[in-house]
Amino acid sequence: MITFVTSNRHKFEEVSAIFNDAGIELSWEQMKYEEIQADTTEEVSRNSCIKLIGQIHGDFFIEDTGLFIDSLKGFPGVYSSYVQKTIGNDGIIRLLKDRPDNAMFKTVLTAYINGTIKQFTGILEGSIASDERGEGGFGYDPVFIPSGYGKTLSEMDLTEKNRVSHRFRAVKGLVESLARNDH
Ligand code: ITT
Repeated sequence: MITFVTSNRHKFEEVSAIFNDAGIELSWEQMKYEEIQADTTEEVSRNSCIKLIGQIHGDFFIEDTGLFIDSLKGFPGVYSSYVQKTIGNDGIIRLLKDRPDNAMFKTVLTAYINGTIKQFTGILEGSIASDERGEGGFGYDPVFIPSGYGKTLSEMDLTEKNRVSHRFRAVKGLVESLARNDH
């Protein structure tokens, strides 16, 4: 049994489906924790996890996700949450007008298991759509088209998103580690 600390219900639903398939018990601590700002997603994720030690009962993990757009030199990256709340998907589309649209999602999951910190990363390459499409998912999903797919993450259902996503790839690392009991 391990606890996922996140305020985001969509993240929990995606991760919960992966744990369910693996037959590992997952609990949800729905709280907004202090995100410790840093230059990389790895550091933000690690620092935020360390801050939570002593506040969460038993083994737990958090994850920090960012959208990195090549032609904007990786922006919004560690500012993804602020940018989503301010200029939003529409603002991203306008920023990208006439620029190449290659982008990636990166999820860095940091787990605190048996007193040890472990990180797992998942990347999804893709591009930014020229308009918002689809109803599913959350955040940047309506404007993100995974490489090799003709549709946005919002046009996929949860099962389909979970087959390709950055979050799935990071969580897979954790689930495999838990199954091997190698910590
Ligand atoms: P917690 O920190 O409580 O887990 P959050 O929603 O604040 O939840 P992040 O800081 O990791 O999570 O997210 C940064 C931004 O990226 C935020 O605006 C999210 O909506 C967006 N985001 C994260 N994962 C995403 C995904 O799989 N698809 C689309 N947008 C995503």
